Amino acid sequence: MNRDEIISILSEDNPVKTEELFRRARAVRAQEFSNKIFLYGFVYFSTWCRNNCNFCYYRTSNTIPRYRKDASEIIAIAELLAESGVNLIDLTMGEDMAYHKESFASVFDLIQEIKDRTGLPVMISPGVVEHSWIDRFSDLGTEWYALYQETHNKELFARLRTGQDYDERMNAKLYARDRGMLIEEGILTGVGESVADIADSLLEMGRIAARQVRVMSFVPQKGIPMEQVKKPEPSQELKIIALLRLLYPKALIPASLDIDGIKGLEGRINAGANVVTSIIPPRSGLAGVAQNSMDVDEGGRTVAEAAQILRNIGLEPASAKEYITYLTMLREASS
Ligand code: SAM
Ligand code: MD0
Ligand code: SF4
Repeated sequence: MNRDEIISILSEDNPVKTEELFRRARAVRAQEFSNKIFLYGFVYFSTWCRNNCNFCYYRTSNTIPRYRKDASEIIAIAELLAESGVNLIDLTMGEDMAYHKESFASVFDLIQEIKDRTGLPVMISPGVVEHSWIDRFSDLGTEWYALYQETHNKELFARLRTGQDYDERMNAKLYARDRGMLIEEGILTGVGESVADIADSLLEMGRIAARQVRVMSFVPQKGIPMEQVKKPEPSQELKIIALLRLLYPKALIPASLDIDGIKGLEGRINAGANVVTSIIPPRSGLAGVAQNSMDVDEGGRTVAEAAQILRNIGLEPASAKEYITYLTMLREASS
């Protein structure tokens, strides 16, 4: 599919054609993954951040309650998630200066400990960090480095990630890839991008060889500059998911529970996603990224809830072993 074709599909507003797009995306997923869907546990362990992203609730200028969890608590949550049946632990943080000041020493310890105790692959979502720290992630065997550009239009990037450097962010990701880590790239939709910007992003994701690729709808947050910007039409994110599946049949594509909670799962899976992300144990005291509360304490964002929804549409949660086998295949294909 070329740029013009992507633009034309994104500009199309015909429900019959959109349904056909989703059906094709599901067929491609079935061919590559049969009926298996992966599940990721999400551990947002520090909500402190030095940055001021205009779309983010946790931007430094927003006066909100914040937390930084103790290692023992983080490890206990990761173990709970592992026992509940997730395939990976995603360790996510704001760009918290407390960790930067100690050159990330406790984050490295955390990764090691969680790998040892759960035996699961780990994704680190630390924001932009020094290359020597990425070396360390790689040496620890950290499978994934997640870092979302949000857009590949540099002007729009400057407006969204105010004060941050586009190339520095991109280079951190490429460096991680070159050090043998799998990388996840992502965009936001509903943040003032054009359909051409989206097409450019989708193609760029392939060029940088991101093995997990995502889109998330912007969710308006209290106290941020974009508070009044409306959430985009739900079909926009779903169409982008389907396009990602058609462009990159083997990619891992998240259906994030962070945008619409558990009720948003089925639509995203039916558009071609194959990973349920943002699974959080109930009452863990942890927040989401795009939704700081939705379904978290109500216990809606668990493996049990997600598995039931998947089974109702003829799909099955993958085992840890199946996920590890898949990653081995991806890494061999990358090297
Ligand atoms: N602080 C690190 C960083 O920014 O790379 C790690 C956190 S990262 C996983 C947070 C991601 O959540 C952002 O990259 C963005 O894609 C998404 N996000 C943040 N605020 C959002 C919002 N209001 N609506 C939708 N997605 C949002
Ligand atoms: C998600 N809340 O998947 C998570 C987060 C960070 N690697 C992922 C954005 O929805
Ligand atoms: Fe910080 Fe990440 Fe939020 Fe930006 S998106 S303000 S870097 S937590």
